[in-house]
Amino acid sequence: MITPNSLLASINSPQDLRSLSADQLPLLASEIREQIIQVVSQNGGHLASSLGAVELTLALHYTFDTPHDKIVWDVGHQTYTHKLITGRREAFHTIRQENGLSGFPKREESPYDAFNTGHASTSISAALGLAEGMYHRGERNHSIAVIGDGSMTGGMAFEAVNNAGIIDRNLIVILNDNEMSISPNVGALSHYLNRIITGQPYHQLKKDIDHSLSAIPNVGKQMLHAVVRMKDAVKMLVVPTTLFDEMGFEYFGPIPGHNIKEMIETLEAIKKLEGPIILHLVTKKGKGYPPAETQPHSFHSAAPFDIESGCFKKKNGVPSYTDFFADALAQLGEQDSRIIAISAAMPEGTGTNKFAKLFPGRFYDVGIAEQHAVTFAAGLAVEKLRPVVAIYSTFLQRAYDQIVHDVCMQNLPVTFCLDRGGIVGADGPTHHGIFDYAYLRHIPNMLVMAPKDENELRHMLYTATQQPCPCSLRYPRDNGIGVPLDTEFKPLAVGKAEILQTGQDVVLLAIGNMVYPALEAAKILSSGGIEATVVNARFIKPLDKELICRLVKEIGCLVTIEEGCLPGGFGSAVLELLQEEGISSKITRLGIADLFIEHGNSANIRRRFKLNPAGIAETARNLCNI
Ligand SMILES: Cc1ncc(C[n+]2csc(CCOP(=O)(O)OP(=O)(O)O)c2C)c(N)n1
Repeated sequence: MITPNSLLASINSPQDLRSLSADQLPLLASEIREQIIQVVSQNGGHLASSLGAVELTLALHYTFDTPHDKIVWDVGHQTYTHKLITGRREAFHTIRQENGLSGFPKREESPYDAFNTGHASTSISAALGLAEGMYHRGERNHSIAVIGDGSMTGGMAFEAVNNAGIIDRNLIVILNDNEMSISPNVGALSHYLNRIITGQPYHQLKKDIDHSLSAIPNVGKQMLHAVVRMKDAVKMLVVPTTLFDEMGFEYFGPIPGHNIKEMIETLEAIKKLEGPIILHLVTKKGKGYPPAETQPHSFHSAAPFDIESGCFKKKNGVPSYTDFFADALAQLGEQDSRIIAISAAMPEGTGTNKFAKLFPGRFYDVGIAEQHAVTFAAGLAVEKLRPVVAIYSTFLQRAYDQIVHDVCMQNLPVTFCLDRGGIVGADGPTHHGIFDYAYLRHIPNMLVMAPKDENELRHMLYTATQQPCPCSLRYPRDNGIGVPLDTEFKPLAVGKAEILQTGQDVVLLAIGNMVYPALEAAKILSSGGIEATVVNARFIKPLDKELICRLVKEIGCLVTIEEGCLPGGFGSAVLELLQEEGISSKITRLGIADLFIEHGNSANIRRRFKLNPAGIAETARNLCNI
């Protein structure tokens, strides 16, 4: 609760923050924590990361002249404090809700949001671009990237460090190191950072120097540089220089990321230096809320929860598609020792953690490195293994060229399991998985499928792992339908659709999670005297050419239904087929128009695009004109 007397109630912009004394900031931090916990317990959201970044956010806005100095937040999931102190306090309770604040930075929302984010590892590139852009325009403001140790494992972050080291602009990288990605961070870099954190002698020496430095009033640039050079000389004697120094950055830290005073002192000193700088902060994910501190991965992207107990509010009883995928993959792993599971920093989110527990030697969490995950899988496939790469639809976008060049061009049997396919709701445009049908179906050799329910998901996964070529299947961020599961895995006939009911007036040709809504729509139509044939397409590629052509010729009226983008998607594939076969018909394609969809309630978004039973029925009725 923000009371009128609280400090937070007086902060309408970072200017107000700067009018406080540094001694008041810890109290403000605790008020902010309380507010974040309160709102996220209702709305759900990225709690643990935001709680870990409260003090560093205050220190940055306190020290720098935002919005003229620009902060780019990697992923952007840690920005709740930033939102609260940049004029969005009153609207904060609407975060992630339809027409409310976005859960990520948005330039359209505030001048303090310097760059839109949502996907990981982009901040250093973007901040470097801003720094260089400001330089070209003759401005000398600071550009700051705030990046977590998890996001630092992404290839783009390395590419940006590589480039920044020679461009040599005033770029400050704040490395927010909590030793966690969503799960504990992985990889050699994470070990390296850990070694730096525990490298006490150098750390202490640097701290001593930094302290004496900040004790000197009005310390001039030359003096600072002299001290930095001295530090370097001392450092050479004590430990090897850091990787970042070698890459052309000036490395500072590690310093405690919950000590606002120490951060402000350090930032004040750093601000006066030139060239690329990296400040390494050590923080705790979930800081200040014990359930989030002890289970940071559960509170990474939290569902609504009870503050007192830390328990999540229950959803309905059917497990999620992810759970069904997890079970199926684990069972297949038992049957087929060639199966290898790969996750890009999301073992829990993708359900591959279940496989990992059973077959630790056949599971790889490669970090936030989707591109590497795909090419790594290609290498495994060359060696006759059966890699299953489980990545959210939206994050696999990043590995498009690897899918084309490394997997499909060599026709390697890699299975891609795309979770969070379709509308994802509160996370919004950076996270909706609506492009996959379109970005996969035009790649030669690739099979593209989507199951109508959890039972079919199991058979599809099995089918995919039996093919001699690359395969993809995508499923939604939803609970399963609740259908019975077959005990044995069955291979599906490749390129064969399934007729679920017949009717002479219209064909409803649906794919994936749109099949059950199409069946519901058929009931609505039937009650109005229109009889529909409902087809579960199963395959987007290859399409069931023979069946689709026959039905369209016989019935002459077709609605395609997909929870994906219309340009280049499933309906487009059907249109191409009919054009190639010289068949003309009355056709309407239902799907997502050529636009980015804001965050909101998934059911409402589906309704807006007529991807619900009533919308499908209305579309079919209009098309048939009966
Ligand atoms: C390209 C991409 N892959 C995966 C994700 C999912 N994701 C969101 S945050 C996150 C972990 C980030 O860890 P870190 O940068 O250390 O930040 P922290 O949450 O620990 O503060 C992951 C894997 C993403 N946003 N973008």
